[in-house]
Amino acid sequence: MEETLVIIKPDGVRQKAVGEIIARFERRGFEIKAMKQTVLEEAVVMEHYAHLKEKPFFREVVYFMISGPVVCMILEAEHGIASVRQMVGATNPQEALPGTIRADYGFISGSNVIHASDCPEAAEIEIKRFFG
Ligand code: YYY
Ligand code: MG
Repeated sequence: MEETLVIIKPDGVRQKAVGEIIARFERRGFEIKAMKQTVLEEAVVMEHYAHLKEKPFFREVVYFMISGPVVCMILEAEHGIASVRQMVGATNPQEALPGTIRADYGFISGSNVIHASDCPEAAEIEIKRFFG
């Protein structure tokens, strides 16, 4: 069993997609180990996206992530990390395959509805970062 960290971003909460997104994970067989709605601290988001800090869009991404409430979850399943990333789809919603969450709920690059850990090392760090 593998745990992964998912964040439904402010645009996902604003478009009232939270219930539908959670339903997709439940239908796929994931167990919700923890879940909370919160407004993220700027410092936490800067740490979370530290790999992008030299990018021209860094400030915009950080500002977007603190622009409203998010829903953080720990999901568990066999091969959970890769399965969630597959359901999430490509980073740019315009390149994400139809049927993936980012394609079905987003269209604007940068505000792509959902975050998911991309490897076991990231999942461990991110679960600690958002759930202590
Ligand atoms: O893991 P993932 O979210 O798919 O992509 P990352 O490369 O980690 O980027 C994090 C976050 O930054 C992405 O979800 C949107 C934003 N972003 C962007 O606005 N423009 C890019 N070219 C790359 C990433
Ligand atoms: Mg990433």
